Amino acid sequence: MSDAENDSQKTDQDIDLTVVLPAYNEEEILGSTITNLITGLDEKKYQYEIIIVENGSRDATLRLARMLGAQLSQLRVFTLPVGNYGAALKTGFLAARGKVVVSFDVDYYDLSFLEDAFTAIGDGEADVVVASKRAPGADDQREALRKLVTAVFTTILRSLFDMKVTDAHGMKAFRRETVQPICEQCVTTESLFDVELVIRAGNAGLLLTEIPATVIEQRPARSHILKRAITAILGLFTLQRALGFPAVKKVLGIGQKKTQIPSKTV
Ligand SMILES: Nc1nc2c(ncn2[C@@H]2O[C@H](COP(=O)(O)OP(=O)(O)OP(=O)(O)O)[C@@H](O)[C@H]2O)c(=O)[nH]1
Ligand SMILES: [Mg+2]
Repeated sequence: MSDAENDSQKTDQDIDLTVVLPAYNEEEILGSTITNLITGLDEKKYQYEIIIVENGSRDATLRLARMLGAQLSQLRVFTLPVGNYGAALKTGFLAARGKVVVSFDVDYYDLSFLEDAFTAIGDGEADVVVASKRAPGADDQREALRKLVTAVFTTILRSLFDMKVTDAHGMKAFRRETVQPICEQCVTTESLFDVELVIRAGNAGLLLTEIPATVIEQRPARSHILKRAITAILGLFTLQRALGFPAVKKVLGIGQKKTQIPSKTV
């Protein structure tokens, strides 16, 4: 169960953008991230809301989020009992009211990505826009081993799951009305959730686009790279089951319905 606090009076019609921020143990940078986002979004004159979805934090993240929510009418705060990145994203995506929904990390966000994605979706060029760390022109400043894990994981996703873009984990934006129903179908959690969402969106024939990402995280990585790599590999089996064993079908050459949607770079 989630509880939405500080539900503002705005209706769906009033809001053109929802920013979803999952937050876990982020007391150190949550305040500055919210300030930076609000400053940038106000400058661009969006009608927006920001949704923070906290769960499982052992620090003052929830208290801080609630305090900010009490002061800022454009901020809505949700909390779930157990820490889970994917569950938090799903909660935020389903609660979103903006025509365009964008997900950022507390330590990784980019307002120029938002602007480009918002325009692409508004112009009908895309339903889903991902910020790709692997697209030509991307600037990924993470350490080499993390980049290698991303490279291996996304190569597998593209070859065995027909993922239509070169990266799925990280910043992304989508058209709410077409993607929320797909969001409801997703069954995986943790870091697989957004990968499943992007693959399902491609399978459903939605228009996927990618924008080369600039990755500069606001703090050092918190997860151990080996644990991350093992989780990613094990996740492939979970994802297979969730999506009806696409790789097995591919290898056996059965049930292939191929809707080739070229991803493109805007
Ligand atoms: N609600 C919620 N948010 C989470 C959870 N885990 C991570 N997050 C948030 O998701 C975003 C990304 O988390 P990070 O810990 O930076 O993960 P990452 O960038 O993929 O991995 P690192 O390379 O280790 O930094 C941040 O906004 C986190 O606060 C969780 O269990 N619940
Ligand atoms: Mg991070």
